[in-house]
Formats: sequence, structure tokens, C-alpha cells
Amino acid sequence: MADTPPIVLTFAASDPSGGAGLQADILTLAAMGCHPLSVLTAMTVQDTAGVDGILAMDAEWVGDQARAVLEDMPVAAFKIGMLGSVENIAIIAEIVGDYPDVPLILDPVLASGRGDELTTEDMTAALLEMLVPQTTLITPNSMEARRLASDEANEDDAPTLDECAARLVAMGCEYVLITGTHEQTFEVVNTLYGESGVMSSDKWQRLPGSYHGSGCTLASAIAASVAHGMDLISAVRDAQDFTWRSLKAGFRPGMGQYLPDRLFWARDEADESGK
Ligand code: PXL
Repeated sequence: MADTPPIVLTFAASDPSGGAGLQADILTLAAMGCHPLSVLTAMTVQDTAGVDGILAMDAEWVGDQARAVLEDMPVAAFKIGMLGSVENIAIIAEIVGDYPDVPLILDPVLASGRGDELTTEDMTAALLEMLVPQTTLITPNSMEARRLASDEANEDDAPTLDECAARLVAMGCEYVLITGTHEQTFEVVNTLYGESGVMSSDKWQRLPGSYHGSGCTLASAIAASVAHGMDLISAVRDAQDFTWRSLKAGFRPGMGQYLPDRLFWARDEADESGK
């Protein structure tokens, strides 16, 4: 019998378009050689152009889904995406608190890349209070980093991205990866921070087009690399490379955004073998 691949548990919401959310996580984790466990936190109604509806799962069901699989299988990493409600955040914080040695990758899904709001202010506060202190690595884009780290009631509070990262570390997470797709730079610059500041900074060729699901792909790919036993700096680099190649191979199946192709490597192999 084959060996069991590393197991990663993702807490995420369904995106029926297959671009982001739970479907993105499952595709990425499987594409990177892990076995995905998936706990559904919410359902969305959406296509490649935008989100039309969100229905959060009952928090008790979220807890029951997670406990059932966690009592059955050993998990090498947690990945957390869109959570749907304050109650879901509370139950998930309680559950991951029982596994302090399992690395936790937190993608703070505040809004989609297209601007659909996916998190309320109460949920953001709960995320900061209950999950960030338990997080190994948080992966905000630059806009999310500013929203999470700055005092929104105080217009004069305009921290730099370095300062945002320092504040997030001070709130209790170990590492922060701020992605720079939304910044006005020639290349995309992603910067990894730890307790003592910048640990690494990688530049990526900016791709044309607008993609749906890139953040979910990156955070899941990091969780997969960590589950394979990589150290964090290598895991982040490897995952960025995987994500960039998925985006480069992206396709536009509908009338909205491009979707990453997390199976780009399998299609290359099929091409090479002449199929
Ligand atoms: O990309 C963040 C994200 C996560 N989860 C779900 C989403 C989105 C963006 O639209 O729909 C379900």
C-alpha cells in the first residue's frame, strides 16, 4: 500500500466557480502532493465576475466537521481562509488551540481581489483577537495588512507595510507575508517578516490580467510545503513559485476573471507525452 501523503486541514468557504475558496485549496493541496481535509465554513453564490451571496454554516457544524476528521487523522498543517461568522472564528480558534504544535497558515480573507466584502468588522476584530495569536504565518495582501494593522478610526494612522507587519507580529503571529500585487510597483514584491523584521523579499514578474483565487492558492501552497517539512523561508519561496506558475498558466473560463491553473504541471506532462 502507498504511504499516506502529508495531511493538511483547510477551513474555508465554497466558491462554486472553482477559482477561490475551498475548491482552490483542495486543488492546490492535492496538486502539491498533500491530502486535503476540508471543513466548510460558508457557502457563496458567485461566478468568475463577482460574489452574489454568502451563507455561513452553523458554528456547531463547523466544529463537528473539524473534530471528526481531527480525531481520525494526523494533520501536518492548518490553512484558514474565509470563515463566515464570529461564531465560526470562535469555534475554530478553540479547535486549533488544541493543536499548538501544528503550523497554522492564516489567509485573512477580508475582501476578494475584485472588491467583494467577505468579512464584517466584527469578524476582523475576532480574527485579530482569537486567531492571529495562534498563527504561524499570516498572508495579507498590502490592502489587508493596512486594514488589519491600522487604527481605522484615526485618519492620521498611515503605517508603512513594514510597520503593519511589526504590529501583526506584536499581536502574536510568528511571521507575516505581505503580498504586493496591489502596489504600484513594476514587479510584484512579496515580503516575509518575522520578529526581527524583514526575513526575505522576493520579486515576481507582474502578469497581465486579473486573477480570482491567487491568495487562496498561495496560502494553501505554503501550507502544503510546510506539511512536507520545509522550513518557512523555503516553503514561502516554493509556494510563490508554484502560485506564479499557476497564474501564468491561468485561463479565462467565463466572462469575468482569469483562474489559476493549479494543475499546470500535469498538463505540461500530458503535452510532453504527446497526449
Ligand atoms: O480570494 C479570497 C476568497 C476566499 N474564499 C472565498 C472567496 C474568495 C474570493 O472571492 O469567494 C469563498
